[in-house]
Amino acid sequence: MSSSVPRVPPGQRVTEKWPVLHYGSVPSPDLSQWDFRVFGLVEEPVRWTYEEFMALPRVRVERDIHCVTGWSKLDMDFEGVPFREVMKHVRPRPEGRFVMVHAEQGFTTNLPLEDLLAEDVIFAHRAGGRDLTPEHGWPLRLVVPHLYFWKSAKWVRGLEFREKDEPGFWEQNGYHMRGDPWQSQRLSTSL
Ligand SMILES: Nc1nc2c(c(=O)[nH]1)N[C@H]1C(S)=C(S)[C@@H](COP(=O)(O)O)O[C@H]1N2
Ligand SMILES: [Mo]
Repeated sequence: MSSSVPRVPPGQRVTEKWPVLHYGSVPSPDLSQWDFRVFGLVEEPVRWTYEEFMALPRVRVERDIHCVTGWSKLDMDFEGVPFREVMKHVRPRPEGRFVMVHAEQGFTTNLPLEDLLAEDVIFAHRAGGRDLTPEHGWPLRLVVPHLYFWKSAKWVRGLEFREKDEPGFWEQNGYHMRGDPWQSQRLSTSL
């Protein structure tokens, strides 16, 4: 009688702890120099200081997250500025349908604008009721709950609107261009 919709995508195991995963070292940005920039195929580039960005309206979202290496963590509680809130200040050109997310130390990840416009996509500064730790992305990380967690760039600094979907850091290293965990989009099919 119960419709058994699985809670966890194929091939994933639930973990209680929150693993730390990234390439390279943990940056420690100086907040007085920090900015968040939107550029590329937009009518006007936008730039926020840390204070300005944090003055944007914030929400709390509770979601499960899924790392491509096989762990899922349920009921994560993130707090931050919705992507849609940022978009109230951005006018993308009609051809700017893809976004390259830029983070500290040159890290990038690519997403269709449509995926970022999901209601629960946020730029998080808190998780579990506390400020993010530096290793989990403080001062600001992207959270895209419906895609594998590599799309959720830590130490995020900006968005570049583009006409074409070009691979970011992990995508250049063989990861899938979209990364839907429910479709097991782990690796790029061309490999
Ligand atoms: N800047 C940056 N963000 C990143 C990564 C990275 O290498 N650099 N790795 C991604 C990957 S593969 C995962 S699984 C998550 C892990 O986030 P966590 O360490 O908070 O669990 O961060 C993502 N964001
Ligand atoms: Mo990952």
